[in-house]
Amino acid sequence: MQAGFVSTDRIRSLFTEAMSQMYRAEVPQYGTLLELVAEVNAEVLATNADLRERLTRAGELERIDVERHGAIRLGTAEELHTIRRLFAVMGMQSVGYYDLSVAGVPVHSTCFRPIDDQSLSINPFRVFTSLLRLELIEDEGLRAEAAEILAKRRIYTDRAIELIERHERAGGLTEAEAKEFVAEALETFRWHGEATVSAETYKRLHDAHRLIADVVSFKGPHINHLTPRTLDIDAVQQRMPQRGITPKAVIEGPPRRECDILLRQTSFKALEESILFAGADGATEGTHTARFGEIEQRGVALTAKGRALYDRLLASVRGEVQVGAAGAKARDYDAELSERFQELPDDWSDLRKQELAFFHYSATPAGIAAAVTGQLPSNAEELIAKGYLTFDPIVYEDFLPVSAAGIFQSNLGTDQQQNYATRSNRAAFEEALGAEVTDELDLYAERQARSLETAIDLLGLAAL
Ligand code: OOG
Ligand code: NI
Repeated sequence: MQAGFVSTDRIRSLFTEAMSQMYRAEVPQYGTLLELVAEVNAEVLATNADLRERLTRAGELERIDVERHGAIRLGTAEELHTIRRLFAVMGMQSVGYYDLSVAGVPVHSTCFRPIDDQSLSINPFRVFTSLLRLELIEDEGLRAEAAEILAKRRIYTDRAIELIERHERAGGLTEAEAKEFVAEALETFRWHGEATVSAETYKRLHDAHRLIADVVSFKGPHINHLTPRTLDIDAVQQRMPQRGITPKAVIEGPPRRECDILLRQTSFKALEESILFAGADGATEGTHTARFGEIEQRGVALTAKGRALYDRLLASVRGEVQVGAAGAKARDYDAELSERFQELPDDWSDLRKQELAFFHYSATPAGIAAAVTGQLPSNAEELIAKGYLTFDPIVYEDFLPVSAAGIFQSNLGTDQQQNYATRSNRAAFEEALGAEVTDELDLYAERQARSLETAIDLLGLAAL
C-alpha cells in the first residue's frame, strides 16, 4: 500500500458502520433485533467459557456485534458491472454463483466479500448481490417496459464514480477520500419512499413477481436487510415474538449441532412501508414490502464431499416435510432435520479425517520445541496424534442457495412460488459483471493447504 492511502479493510469497516447506522435509523425494528442479539450473545458468553476463550484467542470478541452481511437487488448488467468496481474499493470480490430461478425467484446472485485470512478477520462484511433476470418475465410488453424504466435510472452518484476511478488509477484512497467515498456509496443503498413509477405500473410489475416491482420501481437498490451474527440462533428465533418481531417459520440451513457447519439463518418478515407513487396528477399513496432483518450463525466450511452430503440430507428432509405458509409443520421439519443430519459426523476429528470439512492447521508450541531435536514424524496424522500439529475449523464465508431462496420467499410471501423453466446462466452473469466469479471451494482449499505448509515449515519439515 502506497503511503497516504488507507487499506481497503479500513474502507470496508467505515462502510459497514455507516450502513448499520443508516439501516437502524430507517428500520427501527432492526434496532430491536440488534438489542436482542446483543442480549443473547452476552448470555452465551457468560455461560460458555470455552467459547468465550476460543473467541478471545481468535480476536473476535470485540467484533461480535458487527454486522456480517447485507443484500441488494440490481436491475441491469451495467449496475452490476459498476457495483463490482465499487466493492473493489472496499476489498470485496465476487465469490460464488447462485441461481435462484430454480426456486422461483427471477434473479441470479453472487457474494461480494474479502477473501484473504487477514481481511476476513478484520471485517468479514459481505453483500449478497442479485441481478434481476428480465428475460424470465413472460409478458414481452412488460419486459420491455421494465427494461426501459431501468435504463433511465442512475444508481451511483457522479462523485462515487469519480472516487472509484481514482482508486483504480492511483491504487487507493486517502482517509479523507475514503470517508467521502463511503458517504457517496451510501446513497446507492438508501431507501427512497417515492416510487419512480405510477401505482398502475407498480401493480403490473408486482403481479408479474413482487421482486420485479421491488427492483424496477425505485430510484436505487435499497439495502433490503442487514445481518448480525448470533452465538445462539435458536434462542434469538424463540425470543423474537417477545419483542414484537415476527420471525420466519424455520431456521434455514443445517440443524443445531455440537460442531456448527456452514450457515444457519433466520429473518423477520419484511415490513409494509408507506410509499408515494408517481402520477401525472400528483403522487398517490401506497405501500411496499421489501425490507427486513436477519441473523446468522456460521460454522465450518464443507469440502465438495461434505457439501454433497449436506445437500443430499437437506433435500431428503425438504422432500419429506413441506413447511406451510403459516409455519405449519415447522416442528416436524426441525425434528426431521436433526434426525437425518445424524448421518453427518458431529465431531471435528471425524469431519477432518473423512475430509468433509476444511481446517486451518498450526504448529503447536510443543511441536516447535520438539522440532529442535529433529525427531518429528513426517506424517500429518502422526504429528496430530503427538500433539505437534493442531487444527481449527475454517469458517464458511459464503451463502447457501436453498437457504437464500427461503429467505427471499419468506419476505415475498409464500404464495409467490413460481418455477422458472430457464436454467442457470453463469456465463451471462459473468459477462454483466465483467469478471469471473471466484469458486468458493478453491479459496477454502487454498487456505487449508497454505496453513499446512506454514505449519510444516515451522516444524522444520520438508513438504509432507
Ligand atoms: C437476498 C436473500 C438471500 C441470504 O442471506 O441468504 C440472503 C435478498 O432478499 O435480496 O440474504
Ligand atoms: Ni441475508
